[in-house]
Amino acid sequence: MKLKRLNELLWADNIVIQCHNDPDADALASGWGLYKYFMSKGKNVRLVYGGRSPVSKKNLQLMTDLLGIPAEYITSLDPEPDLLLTADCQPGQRNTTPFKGKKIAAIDHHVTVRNSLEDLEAYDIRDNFGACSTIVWDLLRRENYDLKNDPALATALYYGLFMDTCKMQELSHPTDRAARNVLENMYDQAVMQKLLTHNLNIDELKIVGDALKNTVLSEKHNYAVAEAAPCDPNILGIISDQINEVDGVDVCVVYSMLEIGAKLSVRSCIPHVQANEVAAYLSGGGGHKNKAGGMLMAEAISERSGNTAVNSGTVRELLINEMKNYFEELDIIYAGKESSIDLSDAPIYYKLPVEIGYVRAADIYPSGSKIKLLSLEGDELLTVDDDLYIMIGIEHEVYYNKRGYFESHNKITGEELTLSDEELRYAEDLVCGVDTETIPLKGHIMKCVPVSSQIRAKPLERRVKVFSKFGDWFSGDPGDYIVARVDDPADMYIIRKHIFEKTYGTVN
Ligand SMILES: [Mn+2]
Repeated sequence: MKLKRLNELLWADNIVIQCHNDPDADALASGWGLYKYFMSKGKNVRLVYGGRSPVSKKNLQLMTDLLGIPAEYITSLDPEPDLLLTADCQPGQRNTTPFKGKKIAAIDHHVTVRNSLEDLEAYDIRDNFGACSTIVWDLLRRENYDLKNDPALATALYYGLFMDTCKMQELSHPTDRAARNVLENMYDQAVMQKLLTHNLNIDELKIVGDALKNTVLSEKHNYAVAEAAPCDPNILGIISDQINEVDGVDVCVVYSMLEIGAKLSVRSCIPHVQANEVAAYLSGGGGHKNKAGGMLMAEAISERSGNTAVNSGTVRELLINEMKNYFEELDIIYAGKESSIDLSDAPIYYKLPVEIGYVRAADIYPSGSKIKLLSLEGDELLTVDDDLYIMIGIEHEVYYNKRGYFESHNKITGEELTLSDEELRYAEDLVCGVDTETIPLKGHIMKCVPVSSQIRAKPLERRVKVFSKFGDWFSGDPGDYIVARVDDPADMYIIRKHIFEKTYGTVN
């Protein structure tokens, strides 16, 4: 059963939280967050991990010592707890020693390799999140756990997120960014400073050097692939940042083998091949247009390479191949130019009257103050004025409109938009005060219905990048729709398949 709240697990009295073998900062932090929650409910809890050896990395020893994380290295688990709850991993994964529990549950941000999750007592698997620490932060807040009065845990969760997202540079999900915003005001500065200045050891410095030395470059497509010996993801980021500075490298992928697969760090410095898109293509990962990351699970590596031996050689060959495919399968379209495609035979669609939400920013924030919107495209810093409208889209994503555009493209109903608690919490996370307190959106979200302009649209068969006539660009995968306005065929863009199907209908 999918877990919605941690309090659904309070039936258990004896609980063991299990991090993956050779735990990293994210595993320790998320495991400890769960440990502390169940402790606060008077449960009998242990925080454990298995594998070959106890934690030996200096920064992790510092983390557990300075914060007091009671993680125990064990080789067997006796007696069997009522509940075994895995953190940052899942039972059945290569890096998760199969300990026994009367019931088993999992909280993780890795793609599942299980045939079914339904044999678990409960699970919360969000494989589009940058860190398990974010999931635990979100779950703790649903229980009104007071993190403000627990700076040690806030520090751990922040550090876990920091380390798993390459120093916050590969943050993919808006909720990851929301967690960062909240936790950076709560963590213990002295401890964090210490952790951040002990991130690397001398062996890891050598890993950087070896990886750079063995970089493979495609002169045809200007991409590079490099392998690093097993290391923390933030070291991968140091390497990929460095390689991307090289003349002749537009995009690079650096990987490192872990027990469960290959951890990837992707960099790009060209607009038509974005790092987050490459990461998604290679591994389902994400991030920003210049910096992104992902995890290629061992099962996916053998499936896609047709090779049962999953090792660094297989991964290198697979990545070089897929990067080549990526470049060769991509069509670039300049809307309104000769190279553009002709949609004049494509069917006409109109926008369905779907209700979305808006908040006039100046109604809740003082005029002139700054707010940050965590939109799907990235963080946007905006100054509040009478013209700024915060929009809450069909999937409760946020973006903004200026008043002129808003008024000409929407019909206002004058009613409030009702959202479930979960939808509201998601949207509220994405709108933050910068120089003022963040103000809850509850009670301020009004309903509007986008007015229809007709478009011609057809599904894509290949991946494309459309450069619009306004100078921005859109990416599309097979199945997404390429569309052009009927009254202005040069106004061409992409609408993602799931959004298109929810928001457009055919003209009969
Ligand atoms: Mn993790």
